[in-house]
Amino acid sequence: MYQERREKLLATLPENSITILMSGKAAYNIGDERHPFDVDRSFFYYTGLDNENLVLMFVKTARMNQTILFIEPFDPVQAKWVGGKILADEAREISGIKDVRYVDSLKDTIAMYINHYGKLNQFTLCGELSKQEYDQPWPVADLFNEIRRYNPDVQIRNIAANTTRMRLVKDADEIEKMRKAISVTNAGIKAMMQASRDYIWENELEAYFDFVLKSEQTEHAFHTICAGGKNATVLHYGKNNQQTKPGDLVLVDLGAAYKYYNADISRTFPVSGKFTDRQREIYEIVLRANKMVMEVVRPGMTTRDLNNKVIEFYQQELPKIGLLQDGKTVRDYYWHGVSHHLGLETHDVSLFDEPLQPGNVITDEPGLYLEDEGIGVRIEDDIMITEDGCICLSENIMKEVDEIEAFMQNR
Ligand SMILES: [Mn+2]
Repeated sequence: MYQERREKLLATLPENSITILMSGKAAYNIGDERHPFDVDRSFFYYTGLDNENLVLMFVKTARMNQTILFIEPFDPVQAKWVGGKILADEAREISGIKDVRYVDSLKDTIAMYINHYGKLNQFTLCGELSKQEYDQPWPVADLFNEIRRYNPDVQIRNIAANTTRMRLVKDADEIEKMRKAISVTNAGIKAMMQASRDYIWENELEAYFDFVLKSEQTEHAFHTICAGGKNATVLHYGKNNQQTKPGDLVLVDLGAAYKYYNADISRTFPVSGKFTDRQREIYEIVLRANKMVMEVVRPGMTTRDLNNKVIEFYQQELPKIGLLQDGKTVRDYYWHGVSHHLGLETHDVSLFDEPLQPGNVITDEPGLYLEDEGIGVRIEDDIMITEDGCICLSENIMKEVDEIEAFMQNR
C-alpha cells in the first residue's frame, strides 16, 4: 500500500530531482520538556512509520528512481530512558523500503547525488513547503537553504499540491480506518448522553467520552468541544469547565482518531433529555440543512457551492422562526463553512476551490447560533463523495429528535 502510494507520487515528480519528506521532531515545551511527538501526516501516508526524526528521500533521474529511508542509529542509553528507536528491519517491514540508512549520512548522500548528476543537469530539491504560514520549525527548508549555499544552481520546488492531490482521494484502507474512528466516536457520544443529567459539569460529560476513547485504544482527533447553553454559540469554545443548567442544550464537537485517521462529529442534545419547543424548532432546521447537503452534493461541486446552498436554505427558513429581522442576515446566526476535508488531519489538506471527486471525505456541518436565546446547534456528519452523490459514514450516530429523546428517557 505504501509502496503504491510512493510510486504514484514519484510519477508526478520532476526528472533530476531529490525529494525529501521528514517525519518531524517534537517541539520543546518548557525547559527540557518536549511536547508529545506527532508525525508529519504526509510522511506517514507514504511510509506507515510514525517515529521521530526519520527522512524519506526519492531520487529521480532519467536513468533511475531510488527510494531511501533514513533512520536514527540505535542509542542504548536513550533506550533505557525513553525506549528504543525503530530498527532498520522493522522500518523495512512496515514501509516496504529496502534501502535504509542512518540519518547522519543524509547531507552527504544528497551532496553525492548532486555532484554526480548535477553538473550535467540542473537539479531540483522538492519538499512540502506550504507549512511555513503556521510559524513552526521547518527543518526541510533549513536543509534546502544549506544545500543551496554550496550549490547555487539547485532549484527548490514545493510539491505540497502533489501530495495533497493524492491524500484528497481516500482509498479503501483509509475509509475503513475512518469508519472505525467514527464508530468509537458514536460509542463515546452515547456514553455522554447516557450520563447526562441536570447540573452536570461540561468537563464531567467530556470525561465519559474520553473513557470510551481510551478503552477502545483510540486517541482524540482534536480537542473536544463540550458546550452547554450559551457556550455553544462560541464556535471553538474549548474550556469545557462550566456547569450546565437544566433545560440547556449541549453541543459536542469531537472525534476519535484510529491509526491517525480522524472522525469529526458534532451532535446537540438536551442535557435533561427533552427538547423545548423552541429548541426543537431550531434543531429541526439545522437537521434539514444537514440532510439537504447530502442530497445535493455531487462530484464537480466545491465545498463553497455546498455552503452557498446552506445559506440559501437558511434564507428561506429562518424568517419562519422569527429570525432575520431588524436587518439581521444569515451570517449573524451561521458564520462558518459547512464542509472541510477530513482524513489524516481533522482539517485535512485541500486545494482551494478544487471540485469534489469520488473518494473525497468531507464534513457536513451546518449550525445555528442564537446568542440572545443561549442556543447553539450544530449537526456534523462525515460523508464520502461517490460517483452520484455521497455515502454518510456516520449515519449510525443518532440525530433525530425523537430518537434522542427516546434514548435519553430510557437510560
Ligand atoms: Mn468539523
